[in-house]
Amino acid sequence: MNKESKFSRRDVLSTPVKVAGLAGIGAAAGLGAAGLLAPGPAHAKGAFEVAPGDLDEYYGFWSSGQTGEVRILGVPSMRELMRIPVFNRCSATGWGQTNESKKIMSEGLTPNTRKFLEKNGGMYLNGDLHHPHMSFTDGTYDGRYIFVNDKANTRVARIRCDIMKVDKMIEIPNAADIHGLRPQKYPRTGYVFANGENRVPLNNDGSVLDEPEKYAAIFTAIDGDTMEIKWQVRVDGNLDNVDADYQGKYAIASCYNGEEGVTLGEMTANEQDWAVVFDIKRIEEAVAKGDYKTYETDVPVVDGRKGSPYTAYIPISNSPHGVNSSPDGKYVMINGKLSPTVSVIDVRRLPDLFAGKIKPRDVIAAEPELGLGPLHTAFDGKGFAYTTLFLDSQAVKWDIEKAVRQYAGEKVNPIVQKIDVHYQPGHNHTSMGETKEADGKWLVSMNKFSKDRFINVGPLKPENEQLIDISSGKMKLVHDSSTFAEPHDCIIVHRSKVNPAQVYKRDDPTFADAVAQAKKDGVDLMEAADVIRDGNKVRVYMHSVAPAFSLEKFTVKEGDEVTVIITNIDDVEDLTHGFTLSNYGIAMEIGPMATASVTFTADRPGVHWFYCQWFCHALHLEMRGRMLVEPKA
Ligand code: CUK
Ligand code: CUA
Repeated sequence: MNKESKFSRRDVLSTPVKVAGLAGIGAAAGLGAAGLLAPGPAHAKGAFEVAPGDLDEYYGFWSSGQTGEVRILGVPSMRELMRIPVFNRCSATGWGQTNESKKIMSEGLTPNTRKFLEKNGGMYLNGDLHHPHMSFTDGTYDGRYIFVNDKANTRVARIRCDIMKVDKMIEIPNAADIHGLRPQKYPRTGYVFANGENRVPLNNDGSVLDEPEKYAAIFTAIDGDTMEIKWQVRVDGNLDNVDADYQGKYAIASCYNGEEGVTLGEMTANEQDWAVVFDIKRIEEAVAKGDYKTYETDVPVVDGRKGSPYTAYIPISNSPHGVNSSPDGKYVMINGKLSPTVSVIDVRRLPDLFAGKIKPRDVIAAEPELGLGPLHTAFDGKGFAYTTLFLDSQAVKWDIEKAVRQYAGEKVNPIVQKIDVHYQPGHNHTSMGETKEADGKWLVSMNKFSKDRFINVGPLKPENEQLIDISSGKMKLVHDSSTFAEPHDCIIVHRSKVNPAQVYKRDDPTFADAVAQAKKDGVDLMEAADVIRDGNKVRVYMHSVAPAFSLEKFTVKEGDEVTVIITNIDDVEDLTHGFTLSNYGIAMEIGPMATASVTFTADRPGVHWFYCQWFCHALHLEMRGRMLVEPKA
């Protein structure tokens, strides 16, 4: 682990008498007078500060809800470092427009969706990305991939951590609205578990409509290495969140709407819902022996409804929400939402439950009453848990073993501390907190409302992510950070786990199709300056070296299907070029040593300049050329 100078600086700052020193450092950090006059404890100032030129200790991978992208933040500075387009369309990079991204975004769609999209724009361009989680090996992050869900269009995508781009996107058949998503922690990922939240008819083709009793919720296991769907399980109720254990045996999901209603009143009528436990080995055996059905595709669907040997249902108070495994591997927390409690499942008792030796509620080891609206819980690896209280607008720190002792009848109070957050927190997350290496340094509270915390920007307000220092044993709120819709969830990964590339490798699979096409056309991409005509298809090959494209102009005919293929041969870190074709609505990024391509119909005759939109050189503005489109005779 890196010992950074900022930690000793924080120790200095936490000494309250150092007022003069504080003023000096505040000014150096650009806080200025306003920062120093702001209300709040003086010792908090600077705790999160990363000086200009200093690097953060952690990568934060942030979801963005209905924006559909992933954002990389530095923690603890909370600086936004990068955006990774996923389920959205990106104007800067051409995600959703380049041939490379369109292939990724379309090849994993089901046949039904493909057919639907034929008349509806060809591709989904929105998404609702809630849950980013890194691949694991042996209970901790391994830096290979980040998996994300799309609730809006029932998809799961994978980001490669070497280039920080999406390389796979799949639609989940039979299910509706993928919500909870977690990778297997042990022995490795392995499976990625994905919850279909809403219940729909199996074979949702219109043959069943307003007969909710015939709907089903579907749990899915995806192979994280291949992104193939291995199996699904049909369950009772709605599936919400999920986590995997540290033993590699079970996945546990929260279920609400045990009533299987379709209106709010129906969905919250009963006092009890449940958590459903999936026995991975038994399900694999069921698939192997053919105990399944198929519906929309050939993916095997195992029946895991109540009474099934493949699942266990544990009654939990009305509408549980977040599911979080404790880093010691002993417990899984089911957060109460409508109940003020968190139900602590002792994972070690699950084999006895599946063996029929104990009753479902016997696996509960604790059920502390924490406050109103517990949604998600994070861990510090020191035996404490941190739970968001949505209705109370608070974070509560509690002692897990004390909660267990209290449940066993001892008179102890597991609650250690509560602090206000601003306002209405949903998710929270601690540094390395969902791994066995939870290190107890930072807690982020992701608050759905900012209200008065920032200057007013109109009726649509940013949301507020607050950084809380938990290293001293007390929660200290140290930073407010505004974000655009919606900082739904995040993970905080030590930088030693992630090692991205500086430039692309020429054999990167991202642009393998372009490389293969060039080979067929007899073009060397590293030296390309070729226009290849193939009927009414034209392939324009260029390479780029700052500050020039290899073609100053190219000519096509009105109506041609034109593919522009550009290779950036600048083998230099931080030297990205772009290709923007004016009045054709085209723009794309070409990373160092990458090839990118875009296809369009040249249905607009005339002179069209193309230019590089990534500032790359003193003569960047001159990095341009012309596309001449000859009108039809
Ligand atoms: S769910 Cu929304 S606050 Cu989508 Cu992660 Cu809990
Ligand atoms: Cu190349 Cu700007």
